[in-house]
Amino acid sequence: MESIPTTIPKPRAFLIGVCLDNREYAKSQRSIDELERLADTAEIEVVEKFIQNRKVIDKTTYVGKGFLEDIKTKMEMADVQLVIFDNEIAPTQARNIKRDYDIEALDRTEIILDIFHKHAKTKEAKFEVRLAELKYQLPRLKKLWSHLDRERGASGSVSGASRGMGEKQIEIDRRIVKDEIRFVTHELERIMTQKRTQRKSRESAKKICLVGYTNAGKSSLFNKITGENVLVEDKLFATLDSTARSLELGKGENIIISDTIGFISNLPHNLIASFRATLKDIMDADLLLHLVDISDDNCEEHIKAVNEVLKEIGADKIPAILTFNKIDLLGEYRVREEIFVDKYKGSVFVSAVTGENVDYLLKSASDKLNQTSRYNLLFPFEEQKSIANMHEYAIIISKEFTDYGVSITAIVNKENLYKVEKFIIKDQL
Ligand SMILES: Nc1nc2c(ncn2[C@@H]2O[C@H](COP(=O)(O)OP(=O)(O)OP(=O)(O)O)[C@@H](O)[C@H]2O)c(=O)[nH]1
Ligand SMILES: [Mg+2]
Repeated sequence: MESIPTTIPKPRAFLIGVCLDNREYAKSQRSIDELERLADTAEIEVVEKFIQNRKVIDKTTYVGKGFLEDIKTKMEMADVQLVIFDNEIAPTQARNIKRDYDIEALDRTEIILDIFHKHAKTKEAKFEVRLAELKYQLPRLKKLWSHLDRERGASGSVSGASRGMGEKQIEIDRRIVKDEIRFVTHELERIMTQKRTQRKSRESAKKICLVGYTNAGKSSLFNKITGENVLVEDKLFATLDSTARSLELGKGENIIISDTIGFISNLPHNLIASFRATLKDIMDADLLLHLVDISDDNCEEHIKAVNEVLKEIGADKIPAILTFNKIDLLGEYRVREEIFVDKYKGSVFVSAVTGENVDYLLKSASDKLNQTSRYNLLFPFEEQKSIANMHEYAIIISKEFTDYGVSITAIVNKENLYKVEKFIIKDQL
């Protein structure tokens, strides 16, 4: 069947990856393939992919002169309007490439931001995306204005007083961006406070949070478990809004489960930090289900990338069940499953689509939740020794010195609870 022609033609692009170490060539290849999926999700047509081997990054134009000249010719021949770098290029480099070769250069982060922008639906997600965009823009403002200085410099008519117009403009812009960051942050705080009040009644319930690489099947599993109907798509970053539902797990045991935004390799961490609702869902969780698409050949790299982000945001200590999803795609012999059973002890294998093993996953989650509990504790200052001892039997999620003592959030095993019982404080929320 012929597809209906769309009125707006998609922009056509070349993708460029740079490989600095030949032993890492396969990795560059996988990364650029992922960029192709990102570009596809962002409605950009990828015409060709190039990986350039280099020893070092060119400070002025990221890649070399000869390569860019060649790319420019190819772009003209193939009617290509832009190039997308798989690596994060500096604003000055993008500007130089435009100036010297008339090539429009974007990078991976800009494509991800574009997808975020298109996929954000709720007010909260829109604010979060805006915050991510502003944080990305802030160090890049120079790109917009330093031409002012250059043009004035070139005309030779610069008086001492007017020199640095671009610099002044950058300062003004920076202030505008910073003001907007403050405004958006404030709005997000407000929304989150509202949500917190709404959720107050649920505070005592234990929380499970689905985390994982984008497209791992988090929303599919969430739907399967809760009977919900959140958006599932074979696209990257289908989910930008956290969704939480309460659920009965086991005998009358109510828990809250939430679906969150996916992670991806090479995502600047401050972008993830903009997704505060997601971060809060993760940081508040008693248990993470770390979902992995076992049918993806790069799934072990995905596990590492997700673990890195969890570490970066300080959530690596929260108990987690590594959950391999999409086992229905493994074929008859499930070789990979057999290998991973041994390699990743305690992991669970499910299919969110057929529902295979999902009950077992829920049982494992329930068991794990029952072994531990999360507590807010307040230790008097003279109890330093008790705090030090905690490392032997508890997972300390956060620790803060307050006027009243040392405030600690920790996950404690049931059998060790008596050791900290007297320090437990009620949740103030
Ligand atoms: N065959 C098969 N496909 C699955 C399974 N789980 C999810 N999928 C498919 O994988 C794709 C991504 O699923 P989602 O549930 O949207 O994945 P996600 O992790 O929420 O993705 P993002 O929100 O983009 O991070 C969809 O096309 C799903 O139909 C599974 O168990 N088996
Ligand atoms: Mg999703």
